[in-house]
Amino acid sequence: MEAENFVSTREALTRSDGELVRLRGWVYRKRELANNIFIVLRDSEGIIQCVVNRESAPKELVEEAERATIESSIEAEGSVATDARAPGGKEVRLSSLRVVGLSENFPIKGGESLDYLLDIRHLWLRSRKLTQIMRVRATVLDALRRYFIDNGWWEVSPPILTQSAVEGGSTLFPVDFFGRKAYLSQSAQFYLEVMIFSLERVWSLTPSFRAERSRTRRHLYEYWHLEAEAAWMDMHDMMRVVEDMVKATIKEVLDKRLEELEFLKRKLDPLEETLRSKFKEVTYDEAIERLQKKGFNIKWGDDIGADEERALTEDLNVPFFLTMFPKHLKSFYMKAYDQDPRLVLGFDLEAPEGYGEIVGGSQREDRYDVLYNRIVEEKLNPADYQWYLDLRRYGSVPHSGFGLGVDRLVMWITGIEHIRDAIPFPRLRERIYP
Ligand code: NSS
Repeated sequence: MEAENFVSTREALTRSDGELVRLRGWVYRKRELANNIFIVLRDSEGIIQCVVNRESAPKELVEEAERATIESSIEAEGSVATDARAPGGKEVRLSSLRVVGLSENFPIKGGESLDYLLDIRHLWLRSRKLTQIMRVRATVLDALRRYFIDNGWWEVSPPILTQSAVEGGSTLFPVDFFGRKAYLSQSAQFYLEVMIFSLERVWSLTPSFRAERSRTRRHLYEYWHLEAEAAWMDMHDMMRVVEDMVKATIKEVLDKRLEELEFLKRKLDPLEETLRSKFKEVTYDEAIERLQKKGFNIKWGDDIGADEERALTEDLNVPFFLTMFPKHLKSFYMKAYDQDPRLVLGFDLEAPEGYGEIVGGSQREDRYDVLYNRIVEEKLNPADYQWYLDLRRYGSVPHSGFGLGVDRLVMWITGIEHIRDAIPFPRLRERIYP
């Protein structure tokens, strides 16, 4: 019997005893016991145990199995056999093996320090944990895109080199643009606002850059930003979009990536409960009261930072919207609340279980004079924002939008501790590497 072409480890585990399979991948684990050489082969779908018996196998096969070191790439062929002790309940008894690329003394053996592992991120990414997270991430990205495409939104391509700050000057990364100063984009929002005047409902997925002052577990300097903007939508219309989008993404992950979540020991109840629940709205005023009751020394007008967000969300399973902020805490473009001019029509989505903010959005100030005055009030130069102000001069329209931190969403969905593991190549302050 000839083995068919290569099958994945996942596929091989579904085959019956005696079937011949051809596999390719990398040596994940290797151990020698009595007369057997066990090679656990890893591919993008998982792992499977392969066995070579020293006594019955031809000499060349035994030699090649001895040569196959950890992380060598290999091609192997053999017959499937049930074995309760093997991961997945089956193993492959090899009849042939070929080392494709030898791996000499792979530098990760287990127990290394974080610093060391970060230095060899390009190799660390082969770990099973990071592999599972990257698989979930790909599904999250797929679900987000699909949500917008299926619901009739237009994808647009905003620039990354920009002229002005969207989210305040303090986190801008300057770039030398032929002798003039430009910046890496913090947000595509203003460009998306331009595009709604022709396309009405638009979205984009781009890297955003923030020169964050402090290092935290949920800040990256370069992160993936999914942003959406729509004409004719008020703040609450846009909050419903955010809720639907987040639920569609979680549903897709639960449908397609359950094994990965289980590998990561992600508790499923909060995700399942999120799918079943309506996201509540908590105003800034209510949040301040809650925090005071929890013993925080905080008063109206203070920022709700990471510690406060953790306290507000750690006992919850379902995200909620934090809304109606004091205007001095938020960017100048948020629409003033007419009934209480101290407030703006902004909303954040707070992920539960202590994760905190994953979305920031608002209704936009659509009145020229009000916006102009806010720009001046924030000590910004209206000339820098002339094109943005123009949108309020020529057919202004009520509109709203938001930005989702994709890496933060992945962090929450996978239940991991640190945002750097939600993205393959996190830019860290000490090392832009690899
Ligand atoms: O600053 S935001 O809250 N809002 C904006 O940038 C708006 N201009 C977006 C818009 O309305 N189009 O950032 C939005 C989200 C925020 O909720 C986080 O989830 C994420 O972007 N974000 C970050 N993720 C990772 N690292 C850093 N440093 C970071 N900063 C924001």
